[in-house]
Amino acid sequence: MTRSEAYPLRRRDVVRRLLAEAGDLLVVTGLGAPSWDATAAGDRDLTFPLWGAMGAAAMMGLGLALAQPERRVLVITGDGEMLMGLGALASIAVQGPRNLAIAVLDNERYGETGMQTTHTAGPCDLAAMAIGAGFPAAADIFDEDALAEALPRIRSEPGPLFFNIKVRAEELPLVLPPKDGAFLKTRFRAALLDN
Ligand SMILES: Cc1ncc(C[n+]2csc(CCOP(=O)(O)OP(=O)(O)O)c2C)c(N)n1
Repeated sequence: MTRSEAYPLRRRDVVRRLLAEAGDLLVVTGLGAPSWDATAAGDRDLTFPLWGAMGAAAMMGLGLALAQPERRVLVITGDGEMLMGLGALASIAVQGPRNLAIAVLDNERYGETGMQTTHTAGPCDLAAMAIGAGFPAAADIFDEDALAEALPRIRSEPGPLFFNIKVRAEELPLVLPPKDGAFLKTRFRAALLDN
């Protein structure tokens, strides 16, 4: 058994709580399991699930946060996806959007492609990298107490914020969002402009 198979936090529960009473929160989810988790919590117009663009979730969150400075933006993505787009951390820190939070579901695996271990299964520490990039606040979350403390901060504390949530490595049933990218974009945009 690898260490992440014993982590207490379970991704579906974490994401359900991240998205509870989400209201007009703008959400971008990274490809693969984070998007399935968000859909399991309830498909919503103001969530934009990525089906590809690996490495781009945080940058899309940055663009949204800059374009909609009055709206709160949350990116929920995986450790593999975040590792592929690490430069985003530096750009986000430099831009300093106060309305942006990033939550990484760090199972230390590439879930979608067969649960291969990622670099976070070794010495790589994403929260430390976010601090190094210049984020004013970043932390690892390993347990329920830390998660309960972080949840309200993710919703309202001035950002940019980065939370690396260590979740159990587990294979869960797929809960797929709509697959048509044009539909998802139009739905998100219409809901954003209406709200
Ligand atoms: C550029 C690119 N490389 C590889 C893939 C294949 N791929 C899709 S999802 C995924 C793993 C994602 O892992 P992670 O972000 O850690 O999410 P997890 O499922 O583990 O929660 C990979 C490698 C891809 N879609 N695009």
